[in-house]
Amino acid sequence: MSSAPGGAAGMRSLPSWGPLQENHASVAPRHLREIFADDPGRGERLVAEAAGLRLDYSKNRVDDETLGLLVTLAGEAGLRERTEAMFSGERINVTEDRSVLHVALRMPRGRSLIVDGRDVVADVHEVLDRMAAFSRSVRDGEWTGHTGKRIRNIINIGIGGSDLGPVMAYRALRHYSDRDLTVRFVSNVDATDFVEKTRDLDPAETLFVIASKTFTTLETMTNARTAREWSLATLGEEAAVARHFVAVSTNAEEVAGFGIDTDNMFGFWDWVGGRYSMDSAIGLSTMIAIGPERFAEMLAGFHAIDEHFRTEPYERNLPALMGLLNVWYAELFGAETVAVLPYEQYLERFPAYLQQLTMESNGKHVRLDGAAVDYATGPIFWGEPGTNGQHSFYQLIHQGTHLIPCDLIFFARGLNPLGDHHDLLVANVFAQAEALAFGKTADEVRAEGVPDRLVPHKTFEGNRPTNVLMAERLDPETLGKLVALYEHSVFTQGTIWGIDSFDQWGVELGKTLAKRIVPELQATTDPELGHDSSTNALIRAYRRRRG
Ligand code: G6Q
Repeated sequence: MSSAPGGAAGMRSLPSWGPLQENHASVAPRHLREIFADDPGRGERLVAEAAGLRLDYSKNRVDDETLGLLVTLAGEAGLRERTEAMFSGERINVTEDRSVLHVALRMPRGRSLIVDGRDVVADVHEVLDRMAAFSRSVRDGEWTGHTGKRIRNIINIGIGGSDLGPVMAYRALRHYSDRDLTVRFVSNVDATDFVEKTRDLDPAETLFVIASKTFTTLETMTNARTAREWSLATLGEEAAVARHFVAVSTNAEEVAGFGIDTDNMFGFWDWVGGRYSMDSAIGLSTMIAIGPERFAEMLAGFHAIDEHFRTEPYERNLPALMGLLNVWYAELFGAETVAVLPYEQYLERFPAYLQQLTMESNGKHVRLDGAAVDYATGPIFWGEPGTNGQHSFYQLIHQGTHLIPCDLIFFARGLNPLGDHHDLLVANVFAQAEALAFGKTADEVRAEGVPDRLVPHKTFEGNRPTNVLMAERLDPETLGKLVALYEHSVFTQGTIWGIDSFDQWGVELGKTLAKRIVPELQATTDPELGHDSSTNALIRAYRRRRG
């Protein structure tokens, strides 16, 4: 098994760490105004392109030495070896003893990757073919409900990795979706989610996709049971389940136990992490919405960036550069967050999706060997589509006291051409990146005739770093590229930090904690409580008040 040579020993012990700190000491006091003045060609030089994505990283607080050292740091941390280990199916998820093979989910038909004696690419395409046949039959009306009515509504029931990807992808690709289908997502165990998403639907026309890797998750199983009751309350016979429920899971036994025929189950494998699963069978709702051909285009987009990440030198490697810059700001500038700001309304759920991808992957405080890290790991990711965010939280990015590196994402062509909307949208991307980098000096403000007492308030310090990411248009292929870009950026960061980006013990904790308390809430007589005094009092207060 390969390990991360440098990363596993701790980032600070890598040979380039010291030089990087020295470089930081010389770069940090410099303003981007000065950096650009001394290096006027950087706006054209510090641009990397791959598979139609264009990353302008010139407005970062780095010089050429910084970039060289970051690239060397990646080498010292074993990024290349670890990437090869991932792509070849080694068990790099050490705490769960699993391979990490989301890249196999988008390998083209005919490629072969043998893991534990099985060709996983062949397995992937076997499931994709079944998904495609099923999606087509729903889309063309051949697959009908129990009463013979056409399926008009698809409800995906899942949570976390079995929800966020499908929701994000559905919203992102709505332009390409079959508008005769209503596609909704129920995730929260709060009954409101189920009730509001189903209140106007006819059970005879509704298909539930129960998406759960384990098929044991409390929220999903509770919602799935409620869905079955809701369906059968109208459709009557148990036999209706076979026409109105399909499952996406790795756990055939639990699927059968729930009452779903395993012929109606689409499988995936333990080497697909939940947050890396939107391109597996977990994407079934996406495929039904946009059709198998478009889904295949999305997979091709993922694959194009996989190949780029795997083979391109890090100097020109988009995911590696983005990951390394995140490490640079987190470690050397103490930046605690990264804002992702898509100027594309269809990407409204992209920041939420990235929150799970980045924070569940790299929110770790120990290295692969279990030793505590002595540096910051995964920054907090957040964001909203532009231009909306400009009228709210951008104030803090421009003039607050926190340094927040931003990723601004936009497309050369809008999907809904209307007047000059798109030029106005894109003008805002450029204006924001420019203002964040260069600000407005007190002299410039004074020259506008602003009274002295207001000058400090109207001065913009600038020197706020941004990445500006452009693609031609948002389509399934581009979405695949964007997601793969962030997946491999996360992997780059995790490798530098020497952590396991593929486990999620914090999530597992949540899955068990509440189980102890449920019976205490539901007991008919006051239960004996053994928690701390606050938890005990909360339980008693809740029992009194809920009636
Ligand atoms: C993802 C996490 C987590 C998981 C959900 C749902 O990487 O493990 O978000 O996806 O808890 O789990 P199931 O798919 O097993 O229901």
